[in-house]
Amino acid sequence: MNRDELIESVRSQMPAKRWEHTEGVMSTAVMLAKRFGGDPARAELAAILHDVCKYWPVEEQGRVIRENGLPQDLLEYDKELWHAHAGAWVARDRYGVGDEEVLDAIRYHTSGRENMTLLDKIVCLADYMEPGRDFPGVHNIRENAEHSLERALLAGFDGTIRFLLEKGKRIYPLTVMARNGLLLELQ
Ligand code: DGI
Ligand code: FE
Ligand code: FE
Ligand code: FE
Repeated sequence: MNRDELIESVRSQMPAKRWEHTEGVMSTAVMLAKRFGGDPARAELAAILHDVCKYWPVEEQGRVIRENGLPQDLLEYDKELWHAHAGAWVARDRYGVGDEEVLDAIRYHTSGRENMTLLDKIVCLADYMEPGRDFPGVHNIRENAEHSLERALLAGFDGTIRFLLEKGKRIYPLTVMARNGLLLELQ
């Protein structure tokens, strides 16, 4: 499957608005890769696929997690986390992506993780700050991203954690570990 066919296949699985978001993540990930010394082609591939199953029925996402030995603890946390792990599985199984770093960037784009790779950070940050995003704090994230990938991503996770606290929701441990890891890196 070439790039255009992949794009068409992913696009067909989501509403137009979500595809616009994906295009924003693609261009932002490429820009960040160039700015911070990452690989633009791999950043773009991860971006194309990062939300591939976001609009699948949530039971389907749960089934992929249950039936393929993905982390079962995800099922006890917010369903918003599921599409990232399920998406990495789909990227490999249905689209034949074999690049483990690209698969990891898809897998951890929502939660983050401890010791995030450069590609993990680029995709996760692009997801936070693509041009279509408009939430309190996004301006601050974009400003930080002018000079520091880690500072910008930290601002992103801080915002997500605040949001989860306000909503009284549980925080997936990898998100806490991602934030702690970034703080250590910034020391
Ligand atoms: O898929 P997107 O909407 O583009 O963005 P995303 O994959 O980063 O999903 C973000 C949502 O996930 C956001 O509304 C917060 C929610 N969420 C629920 N529990 C957690 C969580 N996000 C993180 N990082 N950690 C959680 O424990
Ligand atoms: Fe997502
Ligand atoms: Fe995100
Ligand atoms: Fe996204």
